[in-house]
Amino acid sequence: MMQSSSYPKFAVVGHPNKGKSSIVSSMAYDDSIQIGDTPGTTQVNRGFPLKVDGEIIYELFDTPGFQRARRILSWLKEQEPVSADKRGDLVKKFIVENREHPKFKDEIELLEPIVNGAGIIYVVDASKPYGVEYETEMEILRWTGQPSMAILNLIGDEDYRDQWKRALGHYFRLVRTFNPIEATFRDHMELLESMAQLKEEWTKPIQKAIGILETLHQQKIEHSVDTIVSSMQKSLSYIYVAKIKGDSATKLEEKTAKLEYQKQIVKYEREHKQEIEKIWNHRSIDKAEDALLLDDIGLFSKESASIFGLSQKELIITGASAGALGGLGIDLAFGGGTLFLASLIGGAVGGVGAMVGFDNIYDVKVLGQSFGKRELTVGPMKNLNFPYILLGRALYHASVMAKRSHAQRDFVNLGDENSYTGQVIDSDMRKKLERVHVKLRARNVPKDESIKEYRDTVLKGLLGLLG
Ligand SMILES: Nc1nc2c(ncn2[C@@H]2O[C@H](COP(=O)(O)OP(=O)(O)OP(=O)(O)O)[C@@H](O)[C@H]2O)c(=O)[nH]1
Ligand SMILES: [Mg+2]
Repeated sequence: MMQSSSYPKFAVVGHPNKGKSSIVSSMAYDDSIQIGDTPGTTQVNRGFPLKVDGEIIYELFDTPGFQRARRILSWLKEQEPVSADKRGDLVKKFIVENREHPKFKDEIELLEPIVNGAGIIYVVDASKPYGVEYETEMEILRWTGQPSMAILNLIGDEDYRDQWKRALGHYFRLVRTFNPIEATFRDHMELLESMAQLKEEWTKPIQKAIGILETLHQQKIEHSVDTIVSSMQKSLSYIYVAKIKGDSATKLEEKTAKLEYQKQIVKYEREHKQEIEKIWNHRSIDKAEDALLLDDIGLFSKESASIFGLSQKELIITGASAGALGGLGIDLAFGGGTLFLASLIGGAVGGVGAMVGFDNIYDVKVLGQSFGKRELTVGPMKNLNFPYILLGRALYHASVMAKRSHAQRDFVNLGDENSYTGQVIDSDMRKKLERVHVKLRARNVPKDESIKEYRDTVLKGLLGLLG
């Protein structure tokens, strides 16, 4: 009976502008909660249940800050004295009698979830000195009789935690440091461990919640890896097909087809990034990222390649094989596919550019059909370095999303994303990845075991970045 409402609840309370909403955002994995520089950002109390598979595992209440603590404490003290076990009822009485009182609106909002059974998480900014004015707030909270703990948040650079600990020790059994902006998944779990100790009845459900969240976290990592692997397969084997009028492609037809090809590769990347942001619950991020440019002045210039951690040797190998492809990669096919004639389509696709390596990113072919209509195909990706650039960007993006606290509202700068491949992919990993890339380049289906090995390698890369 009453199972559904038995999950642990916590009200996050304190002075205005101390990071209460930030703590709720990070612990509820919700980046839509309003956080602001000015005191009074939060006006009403609102519950944020953390649901896993439809089941609430805990609920956090974001509340407005104390405004008239002294008046409330006076009201409580003016009442007929009651024994400690009845003090909570007196706080309830205060709410009932003053509900229409606009002056006490903030306090009523913040006390309501507590008198309804929520535990107390009192938040202070320990980068500012302690002061007696906080004692009134802590007194009122003590009157509710609910289990409570304090969180030391360091908003600024200074550190007055020692003073705060001495003072808070008089009011709270547990005092923990927690920085909601930088909090990692581990930090969350540790804070939950502390919350589990506040009340006997909550220990088991919170321990269970920790287990569920650990599993979920692992699943999110796996899901991210699957998303990246599938996106890599899609983009590396992608072929754009365009109908062309004559026996060979005009410059314009070729240019248009290449552009369409590039757009699709960019789209695959955008799609997997969106998917990963969804996996990690980042729904409203504002980000800057380097566009994935597939032309020779952007991502594939020699200059940018040199920062991917690719050795000079690797670059030379790439140049050589791309040069070889320059001759082989362009086929002009006539008729029903029986007669193939290798030929270059003008100087635009082959030639010197291809010898250098980085211009020859993808195959461009003109293929014939039996109906006399001709097709120009662009793809699959031929450049040997490109897959690592794509993968490096994907891993970096996924790691940023995985590590990002939901209290973080700053712009995400993914500007460095092109430079991450070399840091997490060593030559052994590269060998394993290459086994699949080689197949995809040839449009062959890689073996299941190669895909599995590929997936494990991507997972290793992501875990490497997650630290
Ligand atoms: N650097 C840093 N800034 C923080 C931290 N916690 C909160 N802030 C900033 O402090 C400001 C207030 O944060 P909120 O979470 O809105 O604070 P609040 O207690 O909910 O404020 P009210 O709703 O106005 O009472 C915001 O600008 C946050 O970005 C922190 O740990 N580090
Ligand atoms: Mg707030």
